[in-house]
Amino acid sequence: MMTLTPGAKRKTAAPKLGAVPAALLKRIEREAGSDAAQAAPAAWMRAVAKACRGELEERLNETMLADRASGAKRVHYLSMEFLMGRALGNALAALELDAPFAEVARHAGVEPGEVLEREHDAALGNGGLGRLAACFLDSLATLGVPSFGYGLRYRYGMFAQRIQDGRQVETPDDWQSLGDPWEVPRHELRYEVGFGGHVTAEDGCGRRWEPAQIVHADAVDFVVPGHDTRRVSVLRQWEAVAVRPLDYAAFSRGDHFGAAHDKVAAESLNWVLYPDDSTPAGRELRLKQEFFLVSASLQDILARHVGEHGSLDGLGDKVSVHLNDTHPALAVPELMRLLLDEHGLPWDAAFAACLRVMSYTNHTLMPEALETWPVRMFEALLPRHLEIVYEINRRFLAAVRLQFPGDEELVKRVSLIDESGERRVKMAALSIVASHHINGVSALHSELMVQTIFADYAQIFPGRFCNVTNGVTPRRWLAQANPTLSEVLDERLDGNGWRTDLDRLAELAPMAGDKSLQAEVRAAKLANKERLAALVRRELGIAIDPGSLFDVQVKRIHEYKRQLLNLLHVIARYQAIVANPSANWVPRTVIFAGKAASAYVAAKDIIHLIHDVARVVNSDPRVGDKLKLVFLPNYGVSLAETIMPAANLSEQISTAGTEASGTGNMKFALNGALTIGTWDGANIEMAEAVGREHFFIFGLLTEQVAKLRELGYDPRLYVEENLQLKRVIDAIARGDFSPGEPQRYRALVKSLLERDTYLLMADFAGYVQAQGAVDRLYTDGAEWDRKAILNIAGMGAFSSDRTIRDYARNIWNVAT
Ligand code: HBZ
Repeated sequence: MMTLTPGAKRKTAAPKLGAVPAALLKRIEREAGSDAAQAAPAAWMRAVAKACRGELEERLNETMLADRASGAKRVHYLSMEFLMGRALGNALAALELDAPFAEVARHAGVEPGEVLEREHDAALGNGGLGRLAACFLDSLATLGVPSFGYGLRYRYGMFAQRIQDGRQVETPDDWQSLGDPWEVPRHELRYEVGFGGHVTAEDGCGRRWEPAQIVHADAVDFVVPGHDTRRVSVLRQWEAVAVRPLDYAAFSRGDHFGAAHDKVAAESLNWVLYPDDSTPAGRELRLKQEFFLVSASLQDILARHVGEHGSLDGLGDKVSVHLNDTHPALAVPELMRLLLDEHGLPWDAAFAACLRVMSYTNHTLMPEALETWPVRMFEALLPRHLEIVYEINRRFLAAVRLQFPGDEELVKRVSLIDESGERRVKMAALSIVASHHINGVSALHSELMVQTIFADYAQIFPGRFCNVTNGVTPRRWLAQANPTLSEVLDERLDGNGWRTDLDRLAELAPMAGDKSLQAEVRAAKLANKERLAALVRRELGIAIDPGSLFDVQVKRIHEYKRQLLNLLHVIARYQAIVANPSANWVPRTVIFAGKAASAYVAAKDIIHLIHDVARVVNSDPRVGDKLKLVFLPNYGVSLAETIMPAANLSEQISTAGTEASGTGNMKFALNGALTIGTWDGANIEMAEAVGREHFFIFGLLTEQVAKLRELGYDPRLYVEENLQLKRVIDAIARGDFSPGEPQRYRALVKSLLERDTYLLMADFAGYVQAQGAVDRLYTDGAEWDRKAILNIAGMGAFSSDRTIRDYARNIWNVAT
């Protein structure tokens, strides 16, 4: 088999192909089964992916052998979501085959970008939490941490969003429709996962679970390349397979549907990624999915440990299991069950091992978003696990009573079982009690976590709580997404070392006033804006001006993220332009993208209103180029890679105290956007790293939000006091944007005027004022560019490499 020699010198002179590109070309032709010039871009994509995959598998073998030989501790990152996006561009970059590939493609008359675009996004995640997991795998590989990601191989990923008459319509995301060139099936790895049934007592009073249903978990690997290293990480995803895929007797009777009963029951576990847990239907299936993930993963982890070390001894020294939020929290009772029932450990030894192995990250402060499961459902599906949860709880509460004698209210509050209504298992409590560390994802969030939702637990386990601020991989989010800016950085920072040492960006700060650097950064931004403008024209048929200020808010649509506040400003601006069209307006293009959970009516109304406002604004001849409003459908990783580099202004405007961290905020600033934001999540640390004077900060602080709510917040007061705001609300309420159905936004307006849970009315004036400062700065081009450079320079600490080093040192106790 021909092997490529990655790492050979880039930029071989065209038109004659050098050795590496020539080898690549042969390989592609063989995979594509035709002459390269004849092959379709999709065939190119698969062929190039396969060429890369061969090399990556080799690196995986090397890495596995080295880790086994060194006996190093491994990190296992358990997550229901991994939002990987496309893999080919990243693989080519990691293998240093990007330049040879571009050369080969152009040589054959094929546009390299077109080939890369043929790959379907692996969108096996909802938003920030899933994308964070993907960035972490990139950093784990690059830092050479012995590691596995563990997830589910969903047949359908995050739904595809289409817009019909201004409304979101969801369609299945059939991401494997053209096959998956990256999958490495592990036919030798199969585990049994049980559900339901009952528990029997064994001789010597051990307990044994007799499940009613057994499903096979088959492993499929995806190799995660490291950059600047031959080491890799691996994402192992489980596929559910029926033990008896076909009931032959039923089939022979002619009962064809009945014959496939087990097959459907098993495979349904893998059908879909839940678009969050807000839909009541399917909750049982979701619980089954969660157990399926953790059971297969832990069996795999224990089998590897026993295989390498001969016994379970030293598990806590060699194995770290990290819970990405509580979705994999069943890992706690499942690990206990395996240790107690399958390996015969006594309770104390098992729990001590569990506590040394587990750690847990919380990603939200919203009490309503904390996961709980009805005891009845839990018991029906996982009877042995419920026993174990009860026993953990019994021992935990006994210890609490010793530590805080007489405080029965505390005992009630911290119990793993919520008894306030239908009895429910509290998954966050379970994760906390069995983890050695619990972390939040930004300084503010970690602080609020121990002051609010987990205050009682922090009192009981003060040493367990810590902070690890999120980060993003600079390889995908700068080097690959923004080659034009990257070229400028390579030039100014003495090569491409910043890709794996992002602190090097700080060297830009002293050059921020340099006119020629400013011009280069501005030119790179303009090129990216032109690319986005072309996409907008292609997708929506709307012409936007690349010279206008690109004001961007892209993320999941959620009330607390306040896309609506942004839209209220757009309406206010529209009204002001119409009232005074000849004033000196700074031309703006406001860009939204994001998906709403399918059952989230208020979020869907916001999408609808954005479209209604856009129709009116974009077609008003008095407005022209002064203001354009666009909503790009089907937001995902790949779309983000085009949008982020093109933004001038990044909207990070959640109500203070609601956004755990944010990671989009980091991607924008890294690409030279300025931020308009609240004092929330990681915005705070970013503003401090960059210099507050280079941020547009507005709005109430967390304490002020709490105070206002406590005193009795009345949104109407703000509306009555602010004529500009009143006009905006009146226009929506009157049906100015929905003339055919003036009542369309009645519920939305009513909720704003009567509740306004996220304090849009209170923050409106400050927001509009900050937007005025944005306009003024944009008219002073050089000063804007200087601040953009300072923002990039301040982003060193927001690399996921730093984040993973923090986890490695402070939580996992592994070397990097
Ligand atoms: O996690 C997000 C936070 O909102 C964001 O602030 C943070 O930066 C990011 C990474 O730490 N949380 C999520 O993305 N959460 C989910 O996607 C989610 C998925 C399934 C659920 C609940 C939440 O059942």
